[in-house]
Amino acid sequence: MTVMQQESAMPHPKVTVKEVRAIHDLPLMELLHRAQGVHRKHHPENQVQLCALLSIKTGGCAEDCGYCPQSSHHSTEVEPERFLPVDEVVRKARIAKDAGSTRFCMGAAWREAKDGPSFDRVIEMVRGVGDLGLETCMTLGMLTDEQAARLADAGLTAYNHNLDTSKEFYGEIITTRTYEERLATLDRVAKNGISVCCGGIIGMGESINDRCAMLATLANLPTPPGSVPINALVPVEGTPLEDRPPVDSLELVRAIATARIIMPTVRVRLSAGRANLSREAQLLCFMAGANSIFYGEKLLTTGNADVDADQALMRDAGLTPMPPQQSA
Ligand code: SAM
Ligand code: DTB
Ligand code: SF4
Repeated sequence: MTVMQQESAMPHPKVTVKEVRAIHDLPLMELLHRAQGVHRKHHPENQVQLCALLSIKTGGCAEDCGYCPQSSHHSTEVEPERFLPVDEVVRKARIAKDAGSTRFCMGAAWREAKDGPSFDRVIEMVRGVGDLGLETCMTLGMLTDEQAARLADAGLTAYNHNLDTSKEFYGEIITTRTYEERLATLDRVAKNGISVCCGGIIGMGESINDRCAMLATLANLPTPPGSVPINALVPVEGTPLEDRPPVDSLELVRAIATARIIMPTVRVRLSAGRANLSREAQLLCFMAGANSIFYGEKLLTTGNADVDADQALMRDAGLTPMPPQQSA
């Protein structure tokens, strides 16, 4: 059977939180079996997308996201750094491509993208990285409609903007912007034809119902996401969430499998927190329908899984890198 390679938003049935919870709470083998069935129907088997991640502007962010080491509201070891020049970003993208990544994700510690020379620079980065034949993803905080249009025009593949958690729990984690503002940016991204990359974090003290509510909100977005990053909290010293206990890997597996079942066509990205998972736990996540990872030594400010270990895992499990999406 031919299965789609494209990251495109495909409509899927709307779901209620109760329905999502019923799926989430299935006996684990049943949940995995169903998720694997959905995965095989909609995605090439045994393929994992390798995404490189680069922080193009680190630290000093005005938002107060409780999990984030880059917020200026918390005192962490992260020092604000300069906004990287375009040539340095393109050079790093080329290295990532040579190492096997097919998507290059660029993140800035901004509350929102500012117009002027800095946005012009962002646009040049999108063009420069896109010219290498890589999928491009930016995450810059809130966007205006005009900025989204400019990113689309530059050929940006995807824009990452996470809901992070349920609408109900959100206020416990972030007070400097609202859930509605987040949704409005996602809407602008989608309306300008950019693939929406939107997911969240588990392990911040939210309930299972909060996780299911977040997944339901993602599945019910007017334009469904093309990719859904599922992050396990990386507790960072100096943040309000520094003492959160590690996420139970089976809880992560359940969240991924549930996402796969209710959003059959999306790429589900096993994102932050992978460095703390055993090989077996990661394989369960792949079995549950994860088909994308961040590949490379660093996430934005924290460490990622080891590249040699990732290569060994892929080899031993017979997983191959997913080719980049063909541009239209
Ligand atoms: N400033 C932009 C924004 O918030 O949209 C872009 C960068 S921000 C660091 C991107 C995402 O990284 C956040 O939405 C959050 O889901 C994730 N993230 C940040 N810190 C994390 C942590 N300590 N553990 C897990 N995920 C984290
Ligand atoms: C996402 O959902 N996870 C990535 C990416 N989108 C930008 C970021 C993870 C950051 C983890 C903490 C850090 O390294 O600063
Ligand atoms: Fe800023 Fe993004 Fe970190 Fe929030 S998650 S503090 S918006 S960099």
